[in-house]
Amino acid sequence: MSELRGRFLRFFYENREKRIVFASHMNADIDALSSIYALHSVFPNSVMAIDGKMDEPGRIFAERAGISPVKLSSLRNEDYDGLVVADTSAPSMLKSAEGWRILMIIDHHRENENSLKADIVLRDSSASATAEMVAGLLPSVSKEAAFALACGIVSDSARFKGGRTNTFKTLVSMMEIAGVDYPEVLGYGEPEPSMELKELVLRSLKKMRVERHGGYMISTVKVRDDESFVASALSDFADAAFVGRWKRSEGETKVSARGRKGMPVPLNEVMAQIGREFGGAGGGHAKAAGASAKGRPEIVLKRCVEILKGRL
Ligand SMILES: [Mn+2]
Repeated sequence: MSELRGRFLRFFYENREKRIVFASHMNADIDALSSIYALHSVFPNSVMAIDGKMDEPGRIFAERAGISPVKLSSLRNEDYDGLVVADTSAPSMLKSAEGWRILMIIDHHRENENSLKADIVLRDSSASATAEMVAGLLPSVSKEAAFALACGIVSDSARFKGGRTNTFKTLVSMMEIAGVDYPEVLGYGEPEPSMELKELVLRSLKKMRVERHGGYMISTVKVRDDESFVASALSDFADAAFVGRWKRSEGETKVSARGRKGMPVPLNEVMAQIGREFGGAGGGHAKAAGASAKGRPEIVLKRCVEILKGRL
């Protein structure tokens, strides 16, 4: 038994009857949703919560899979024994966690200076998805949870742009428990985008700036919504895509960065630097990262490109 699994099971046997809130990050994606759903399934008195809305693929997945988390801000912390946070460690991604006791964090993102504090931290940055971790932690996995976790793995590994032997082993065992085959998982794990989302991507091409640097194509664009989806779409061709969205109410830009297979610079490091320079926060994975930055999108995106070029 792995060390992480041992620690999780100890927590499980001590806390299984407690009123725990399983929460994940804002713009909850399929990995976040499938992880809190599977965790929630073995704690009978728990609830699922997210911070704000889901991202578009997450919303479609949750609807089809019947996963309906509440908003964390709608819960009173005195009514619960504490919070378990999955798929993020960044305070900026889970602002409603303020004032809550965090019993445990389960995450595959790298730790950074201002990560959330918790009694127990189960972190494995070599896992391609938090769902991959959760599948290996639970004492038992129901058919429904197995299906959700399989979708989380397919989705967060970006259909295996990332992944290790254990990713595939876990996916196979989840599909076996769920009694489904790959096309069905892919159908949920990578849902058909809505017409609005397709239109958003296609229209963003017109406003996109493209730059060639050495052997790399770098693209930037500002969008109204769904920056992570647009960045993923652009990174089918751009070696690095930076997509910014201005959040007027917060006076900040949300940036999503995605890289193609051959991108040698870890984009989470570029995003962390953006966070530092613009009084925000940044992190994530080498080929899928994000930041919030106190600055206008035009300026922040320009700086993303400068930092990247400086390191290529
Ligand atoms: Mn994830």
